[in-house]
Amino acid sequence: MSLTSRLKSMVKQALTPQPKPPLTEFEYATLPWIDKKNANIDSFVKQYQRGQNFPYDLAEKLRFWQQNGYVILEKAIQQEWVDQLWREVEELIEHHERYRTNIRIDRPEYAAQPVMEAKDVPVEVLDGPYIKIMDFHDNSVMGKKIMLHNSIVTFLEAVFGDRVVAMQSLLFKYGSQQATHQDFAYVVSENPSHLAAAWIALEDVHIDSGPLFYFPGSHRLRKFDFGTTGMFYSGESKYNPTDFAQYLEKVCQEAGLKRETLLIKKGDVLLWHASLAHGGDAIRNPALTRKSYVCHYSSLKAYQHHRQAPTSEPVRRTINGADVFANPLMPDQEDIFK
Ligand SMILES: O=C(O)CCC(=O)C(=O)O
Repeated sequence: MSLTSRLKSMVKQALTPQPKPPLTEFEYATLPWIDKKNANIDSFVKQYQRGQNFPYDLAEKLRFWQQNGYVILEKAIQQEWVDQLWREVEELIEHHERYRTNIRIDRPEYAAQPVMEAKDVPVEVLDGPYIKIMDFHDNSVMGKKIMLHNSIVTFLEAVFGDRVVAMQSLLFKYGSQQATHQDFAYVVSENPSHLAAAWIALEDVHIDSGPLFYFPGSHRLRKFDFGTTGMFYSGESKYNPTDFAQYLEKVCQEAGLKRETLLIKKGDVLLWHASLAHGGDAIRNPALTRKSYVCHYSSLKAYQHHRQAPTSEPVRRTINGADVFANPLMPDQEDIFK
């Protein structure tokens, strides 16, 4: 190749936009303020708290979150609300033929089609373990009210420094037994570090029911690299969720992080950081239920479209100054439980 054509080819290559390598860490500039170096909690709280009453010491909770990647809010949700939500879940199970709620079934015989509408799932399967009721908040006004409960919203709004937007929810009757993971790898918003979750106890958690476990401080560890897809998991990733779990358990152990078990009471809430390593313990007594409601959240800037309609303007429902989007694909199922 002559010098001129070599130069031409170099210029052409320099002008052609190169595909970005997959992300292996959150971009520093996009982190929530509290995850940045020198985050000043006292000065933030002074500004934010003006006139607002909190049922807890906000500065103390934010410091705990910053250090540990989670907080527990005791007695955050009133018992009658929890009971009402569970009555609706029982109705969904008992009269499943009436409902189109998506159900994820993590059983080998459903591997080819793990997500089905409630009406198509046999009641004995729906009422058993390995079931996740997906986005029940779409169907239920009480599901939305608990998801956007004032205790949850005020804390997460402080964490994001932005309006809270709920992204999705999962309801469990039994323990999930899910391997150790971090949520950002699976639940991705337009700014992936703007993610947090709530684990709402719908009954007192028994140690043999497959409680949630988590590693305090693990939100600061180096991310796992799924290979071709960087820190996010998809069907195209080189590594799988088992590799992810093994990596996390190894680095937590190397960092001397303790594994904690979540034994909270009905109405208590655990809020956790996008990167807190956690999972579901083995169910040691299959007769025990572990009724729980898990909600994922992002911020106004980071989650502007419903994940199932990324090019349409979402229909917003607002509670306590936070939003949740109506399901764009099942308008007939919205708020069927009033
Ligand atoms: O509740 C559980 O056992 C696991 C829930 C969970 O890990 C999640 O939704 O990210």
